[in-house]
This record gives sequence, C-alpha cells and structure tokens, in this order.
Amino acid sequence: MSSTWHILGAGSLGSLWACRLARAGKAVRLILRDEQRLTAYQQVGGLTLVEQDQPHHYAIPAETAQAHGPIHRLLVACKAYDAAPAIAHLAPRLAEGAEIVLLQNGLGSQDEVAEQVPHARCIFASSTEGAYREADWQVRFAGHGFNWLGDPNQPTRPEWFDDLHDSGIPAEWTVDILTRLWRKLALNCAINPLTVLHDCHNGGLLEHLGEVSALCDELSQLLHRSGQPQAADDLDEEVQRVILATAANYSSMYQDVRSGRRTEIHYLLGHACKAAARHGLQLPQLQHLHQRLVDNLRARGLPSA
Ligand code: NAD
Ligand code: KPL
Repeated sequence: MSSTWHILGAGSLGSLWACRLARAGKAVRLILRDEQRLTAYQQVGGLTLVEQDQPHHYAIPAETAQAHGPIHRLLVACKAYDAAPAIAHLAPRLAEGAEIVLLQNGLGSQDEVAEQVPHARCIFASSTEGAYREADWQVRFAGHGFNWLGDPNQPTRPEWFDDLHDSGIPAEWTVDILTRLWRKLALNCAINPLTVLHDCHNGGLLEHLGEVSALCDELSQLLHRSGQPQAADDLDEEVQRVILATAANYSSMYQDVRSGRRTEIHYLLGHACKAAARHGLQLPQLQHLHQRLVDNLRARGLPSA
C-alpha cells in the first residue's frame, strides 16, 4: 500500500493539512478540480501557509482526478455538497481497501460518499480548526482547534494515524465520531442560521436567547430520538458558552452568505429536519427555522439545498 496522502481540494482545510503533512516529510499529492486549475497552480509552484503572520511556501505536487495511478489514502477536503460528485470522478482510481478521510462538516455527505465506494474504508472527521483562503493557493491558519477521527463501522485506528502527530496536526481517534458530528451539527443549527436571519455576529444572539433555547430543546429531542443522547448533554449551556466565547465572530454560514457562497444548509439544518421527519418527530421551531433560512437564501439567489 502506498503511503502517499492524496488531498482532494486545495481550499482552506485541504491546504492546511497538505502543508503540515508535507513539512513533516510525508508524501503528499493535491488533486485539483481541472486542467485549468492545475496550470494556474503550476505557475505559482506550490501552496503558501501563513502561520502567526509568517508565510511558508510548500512545493507540493498536484494532478487532476484524470491522472493515472491508484489511490490508497485520500483526504477529502471539499465542501459537503461537492464530496459525492468529486468521489464519483475518483472512484475508478481508489484501490481495494483504500482509506478515505472525510473532513466535511455536518452529516449526510459521508454516507453519500460511502455508498459510492463500498470497496474503500470511510473515516469521518470533525474539525474545530480554523483556516481561510487569503488568495489563490494561500491559506491563513486562523484558529487552533482539534480533529476527531473515527470509523462508525470499524473501531481500529488506522496505521497511518501517527502521521498526524508527526505533522503537528492535533488529532485523536474516537469510537464515538457520530456523537461528535451530531453535537457539532446541533451547535451549528442552533447558532449559524439565526446569525443569518438576524444579520448579526454570534454575540448578537445574546438578544435572542429565548429562540436559541427553544431550538436547543428541539435539537435535544432529535438527538435522543437519533440514538445520540450524549450529544444532547447540556446542549443549551454549551451553545450559550460558544456564543459568548465567539461573540465577536461571524458564523461560517453568515460569512458564506455575505460572500455570496453556497452554504452547507442541506447537511446541517436540512439533515436535522430530514432525520426528524424520518422519526415522525414534530419539531416546529426547527422546521420554521429551516423554512425561514430557505426563503432567505432564495431571496439572495443562493442555493437553498
Ligand atoms: P474551501 O471552499 O476553502 O475549500 C474546498 C476546496 O475544494 C476548493 O478549493 C474547491 O475548489 C475544491 N473542490 C471542490 N470540488 C472539487 C473537486 N471535484 N476536485 C478538486 N477540488 C475540488 O472549504 P473549506 O473551508 O476548506 O471546508 C471544507 C470542509 O471543512 C467543509 O465541510 C467545512 O464546513 C469544513 N470545515 C472548515 C473549516 C475552516 O476553517 N475552513 C473548519 C472546520 C470545518
Ligand atoms: O462552528 C461554528 C461556525 O461558525 O460554523 C461556530 C463558531 C461553533 C458557530 O456555530
């Protein structure tokens, strides 16, 4: 098995992971969207990671999905709505038993990917690290955080896991990855849509704590019904803690909307509402929130799913 890390998507998180792995001497290859992006990348000659205002350049090799050669280890670092279409192009190159790490926020995209590649092992990740693109091929590491990785179907830690520690990527293997992903989904559902609808930074929600608490109550019901009671523990308290700790920040969904970018609504609030319907659970606040967000996105001409 080749130990090369193929990284699909040279955006914020993909570049952050690629640069740290390359810096530690691991073999890394980027998979870019098309020939045009590949040519643009080759003209620049690599990725730049800015940490504590210090830029460092990494000449990481790149290719497109159409290149030849099997892929044994793949980090999927695109948005949730791009993951399944991206994997469809790569599936023929994925070796039997290939391992795929899915960095997508929310839930739903992981299963869309797994269905397409039954011959591969899908490892889910939940990241609280922060990075953003300052320019093409240049990413700023903006917030220290942590990465949890796990495989809901198989508890064994992959043998490459120490690559992450060697590369300074803070990470832990967990058998409860779905609990982590559901908890983050619930936090994001309680905070992000309201920041878009009230047009405010996270701290602006301190004026709407009644609305936030009512949502946390319904999200807790959903987590219990979805077999994730631990993800519901003190949800309201944690949401309020996060609102206070990030009061001056704008949520990721707010930033996407403000920049005219597609949001991951389908894999956050959309997933929550779909799960509630599947369980026959009436969650009027959550469903109303979803409808208001859909209307808001449509009015801006942005995709609402
Ligand atoms: P991003 O938009 O910065 O990067 C995604 C990259 O994937 C883009 O460069 C895009 O061109 C590329 N891409 C899309 N389809 C592709 C394809 N078929 N082939 C090759 N490349 C393709 O996104 P991001 O901010 O890095 O987010 C990735 C995921 O990580 C999201 O689900 C996000 O919610 C999650 N996340 C991001 C952060 C963060 O700080 N940026 C933090 C935690 C979680
Ligand atoms: O993860 C977040 C986001 O903005 O996406 C926080 C800060 C937790 C708000 O939900």
